[in-house]
Parts: sequence; C-alpha cells; structure tokens
Amino acid sequence: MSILDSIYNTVLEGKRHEIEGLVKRALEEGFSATDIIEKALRPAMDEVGLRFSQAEFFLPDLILAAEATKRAISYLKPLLGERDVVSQQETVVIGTVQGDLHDIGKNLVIATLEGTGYRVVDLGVDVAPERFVEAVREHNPAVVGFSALLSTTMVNIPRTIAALEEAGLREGRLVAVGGAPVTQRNADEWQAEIYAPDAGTAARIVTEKLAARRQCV
Ligand code: B1M
Repeated sequence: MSILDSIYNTVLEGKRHEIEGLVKRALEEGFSATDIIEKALRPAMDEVGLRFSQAEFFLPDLILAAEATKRAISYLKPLLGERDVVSQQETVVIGTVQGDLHDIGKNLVIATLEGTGYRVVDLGVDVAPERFVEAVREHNPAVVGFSALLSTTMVNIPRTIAALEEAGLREGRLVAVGGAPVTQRNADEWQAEIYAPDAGTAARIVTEKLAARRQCV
C-alpha cells in the first residue's frame, strides 16, 4: 500500500493520532504538500461525505475524519504557497458564512493566500453579514472572501454581498467565493469577481485579478 493510500485510510478511520507520522513519511518519500492534500486528504474527505450521505458514516465519524484532516493540514501549512515567488501586501478578509461551521477548506485557502504573501484576516465560521461589514470597515481589504459548504447556507453569500453594498463598502474591492456547492455560475450571478474550486486556484486567481486591477488604475 502506498503512503498516500495509508493517509487516505487513516482519515477514513478517523485515527487522528497517527496522521502526522504518515504525513511526515509522505514528505520524506518526496510527495509535496499539495500532492498529499489533493491525492489523499481531499479524496478521503469526499469519501467521508459520500458515506455520510449514504448513512454508512455518522456525525462522530465525520468529526474524527475532519479532526485528522485538520491535523494533517496544520502540519503541512508552512509548506504551502509560494512565499519566495511573490510578496503581496494586500489584505484579504475571509470567513465561512452565517449558519455554516465548515472551515477545513477555508483554512486551506487561507494557508495558500498567506503562503503567497497576503495578510489574511480570518473571521472564522458562522460569520454574520454585520460582522463582515465591521471587518471590512476596519481592515479595508482588497479582497473579501466567502466560503460556504452547505446548499442551505450558500444563500448567505449574496446576502452578505448585499450588506456590503448597503454599507457602501463593496466598491473598489474584489469578492471571492468558493466551497463545494458554489459554482462559477453562482459567482457570475452574485457578481463576485473571483471563483475558485480549490485553494491553489484561489490564491492564483486572487493574484491575477489584483494584478489586472492594478494595471487598470
Ligand atoms: Co458537513 N456536510 N455537515 N461536516 N461535511 C458536507 C458539506 C456534506 C456535503 C456531506 C454529505 O452529506 N455528503 C453535507 C452538505 C450537503 C449540502 O448541503 N449540499 C454536510 C452536512 C449535511 C452537514 C451537517 C448538516 C450534518 C448534520 O449535522 N446532520 C452539519 C452542518 C453543520 C453546520 O455547518 N451548520 C455538518 C457538520 C460537519 C462537521 C462539523 C462534522 C464537519 C466540519 C468540520 C470542519 O470543517 N471543521 C463536516 C465535514 C468534515 C464535511 C465533509 C465530509 C468534508 C468537508 C471538507 O472539509 N472537505 C463534507 C463532504 C464533502 O465536502 N465532500 C460535508 C475537504 C475540504 C478541503 O474541501 O471544504 O470543499 P472543501 O474546500 C475546498 C474547496 O471547496 C475550495 O477550496 C477548498 C480547498 O481546496 N473552497 C474555496 C472552500 N472555500 C473556499 C473559498 C474561496 C475559494 C475556494 O474563496 C473565498
């Protein structure tokens, strides 16, 4: 069995105390942090989600698997991004929208943004529109990011964008959206400038869009 298979199985089994040792071994074997996330951790979480929706897994299984994944990601976090390639000063304010407690994906997006050199203000999970408004007023970010993992909470993305508009804080900054149920089509509908299906793409598109905007100014 390959080391990536072992990581995959360890997440499915929720063995959170064993995950760091395996991740360390995978790195020693030459796999990159991105390989480990995209080829082992993410497929494992997809499988956990599938088993959960088929009632083969229950909430405790979901929680243990999530805990194992979070440990693996915090171990890999310093290795993500391209700190030596780009150095940005812009601020990104990001959070998981109201009613939604999922943060593994958002934290990965934060890790790649920070790795790329951005200053990130993480508002956490279950973030009410007013809290976003407050944070944007306080930090004046170039980008505001919304993550949603539930089809019932993704509606809070356009609601929060509307709250920013009402507060006169939408103009002049880019809105980034993502999370499993969110699509490019949603982003277009909500007039969000940035949509990314994964963390690596998110950091790349943020950098591209900010560079394009700088050229226009
Ligand atoms: Co929940 N959950 N969950 N869950 N959970 C899902 C999302 C679900 C699809 C599982 C399923 O049924 N198949 C389902 C949602 C169905 C739907 O609405 N369509 C579901 C459900 C139903 C629920 C509960 C309602 C269960 C219950 O209580 N009965 C409940 C809701 C709680 C709440 O939020 N109010 C719940 C709870 C939980 C846990 C707390 C146990 C745990 C979360 C732990 C945590 O995050 N701290 C959990 C987990 C772990 C999952 C699954 C299994 C895995 C999510 C994950 O971490 N994926 C998930 C099934 C799945 O997604 N396959 C599921 C790995 C992560 C790396 O990927 O988050 O997609 P992802 O992030 C990616 C991209 O989406 C993108 O980049 C990330 C990194 O590459 N991205 C962005 C994310 N945000 C972005 C923002 C951007 C750009 C890109 O710009 C700003």
